[in-house]
Amino acid sequence: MRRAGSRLAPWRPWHRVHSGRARQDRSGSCKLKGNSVSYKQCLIALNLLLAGVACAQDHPGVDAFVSRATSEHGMDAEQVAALLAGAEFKQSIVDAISRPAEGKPWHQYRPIFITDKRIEEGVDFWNEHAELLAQVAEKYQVDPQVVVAIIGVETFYGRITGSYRVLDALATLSFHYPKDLKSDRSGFFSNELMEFLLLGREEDLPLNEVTGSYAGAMGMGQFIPSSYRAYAVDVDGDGARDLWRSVDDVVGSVANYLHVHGWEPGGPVTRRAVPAANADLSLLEVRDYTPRKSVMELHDQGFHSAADLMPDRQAALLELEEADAPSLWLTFQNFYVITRYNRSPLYAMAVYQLSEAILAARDGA
Ligand SMILES: [Ca+2]
Repeated sequence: MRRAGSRLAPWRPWHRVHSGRARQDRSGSCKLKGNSVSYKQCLIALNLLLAGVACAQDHPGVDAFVSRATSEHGMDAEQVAALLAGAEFKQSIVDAISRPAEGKPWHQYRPIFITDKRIEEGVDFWNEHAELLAQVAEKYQVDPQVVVAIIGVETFYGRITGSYRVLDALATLSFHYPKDLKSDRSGFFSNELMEFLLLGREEDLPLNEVTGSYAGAMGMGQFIPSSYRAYAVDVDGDGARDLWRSVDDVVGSVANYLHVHGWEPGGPVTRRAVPAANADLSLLEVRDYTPRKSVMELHDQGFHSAADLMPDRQAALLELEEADAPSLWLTFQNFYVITRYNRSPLYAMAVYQLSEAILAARDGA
């Protein structure tokens, strides 16, 4: 591997998934690399061509991207162009971004993440790394169960970190973002692609080998490149921020992420709300999880909650789609912080409920 002089073991999750990869030659057409090409691979390649699907190099946005990499970041134009020429369009990435789990109602989303197995493995992960989690929780002023739960939801405690090449994921979503979705996020992914190149330069990563999710999230905590650059920390002190192989770095980086975004140690995350007859249900349409109203103010607007909450604590409202009637919740600063990790309120609620289940299981053990 390219980490010359590194004391680290070879990069475990960076493996080539396919032996006969679709590649692009200098003429700009897609071809399959290698001498042995199966009938199935021929069919796939033919289908791609018939569908008019271009590799990254064919897209007019590529030249602009290379120019920006050169002018804004001093990168070598030929090297960037060569890297992008090796990026592969993946229909599976387009399909995955078109139907995220967050599109499901809560009562279908919750069972994906809140399972006995994920709770038990969370307790095991915590016990195995108890000293580390205690140190990191103290240093970054976070609650350890939430750090464990995020790693549990993201990658099942590091077991499933994604097998897409990050280069393919980010190039596909930068240059071939599906046009039939509600919003065009190609600009976001183009920015992440640039951040990926910058991260590679800073951390000496082999960019054409690094693997991650279909959206380019990497390692045990699934950090997108901009987050990796901004919030990852080197806890084990080897000089590298390694979110694939160093549990110390992963736990510290997730904790740092929460800390920087304003985690309140020991603070509430969310509580059930009970609507009174006069509840202003139009407030549920806001879908803004920044806490902007006090518990008392929301009480006066018809959303009653537990008596132990400070009346001046700032909160927001959340409605979740259950199998029967919807459930209502007050959400607080810590809930908002989890939504900085992933904007979906379903994600934040799943992390919170998993964290509580892990905490209860560990305390009961
Ligand atoms: Ca490290």
